[in-house]
Amino acid sequence: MTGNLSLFASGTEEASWCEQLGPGTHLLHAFARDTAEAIRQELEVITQAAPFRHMETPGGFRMSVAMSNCGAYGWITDRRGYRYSANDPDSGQPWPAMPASFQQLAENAAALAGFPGFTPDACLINRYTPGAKMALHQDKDEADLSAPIVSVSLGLPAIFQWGGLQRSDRVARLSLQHGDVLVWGGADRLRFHGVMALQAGVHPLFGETRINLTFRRAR
Ligand code: MD3
Ligand code: FE
Repeated sequence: MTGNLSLFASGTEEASWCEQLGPGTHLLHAFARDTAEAIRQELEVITQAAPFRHMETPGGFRMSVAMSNCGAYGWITDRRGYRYSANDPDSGQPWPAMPASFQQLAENAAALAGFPGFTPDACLINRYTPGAKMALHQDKDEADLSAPIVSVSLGLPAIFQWGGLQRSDRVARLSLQHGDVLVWGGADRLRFHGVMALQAGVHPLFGETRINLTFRRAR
């Protein structure tokens, strides 16, 4: 679906609107803007129990993006590889539960983008500070690649790199703003993508950071 989402009946706020970027990719502009403060409060509780940390890649590099997770499974990386784990390796405890409001947001966004009935069991929480970036990669650690992925951008804007199915394909650059929700699946599920180094700035709700929530079906 492409067009105005009509979330705001009146007032001076710019309406949320949906843009189709590919056969299975929709950008829901500002879709999470009005729930951002509630999300920020939930994140404070979650990251008290499971603090942000810089994980190590299998190749031995420290990731510039700091990460945490909530939900039944969390995405982790260390010298042994990339995988999903039911427990936080730093505490040995299960990841904090995924708040119902997070699940509802992801399900609503997925349904608008043509993926009804999306039930994420993993939410990766990425925190970018100035200079942090994510190299071009594919998300392929999930068991069921027919489920979409829902990504929520909060705080400082970032430039997202949207590639093709081959690493060598040309990459489109796309600005992701506070409250934007990107949903992709189907033919676009295995596209290469990345995030360019975050530019310094100050956001009224998220300060000098960008937060990205990535909702996935891991198992
Ligand atoms: C479009 N995170 O954690 S997901 C990741 O902003 C990750 O932190 C990004 O990539 C971030 O793995 C944003 C956005 C995304 C991911 C995969 C896609 C968009 C995509 C695959 C195909 C098309
Ligand atoms: Fe990714």
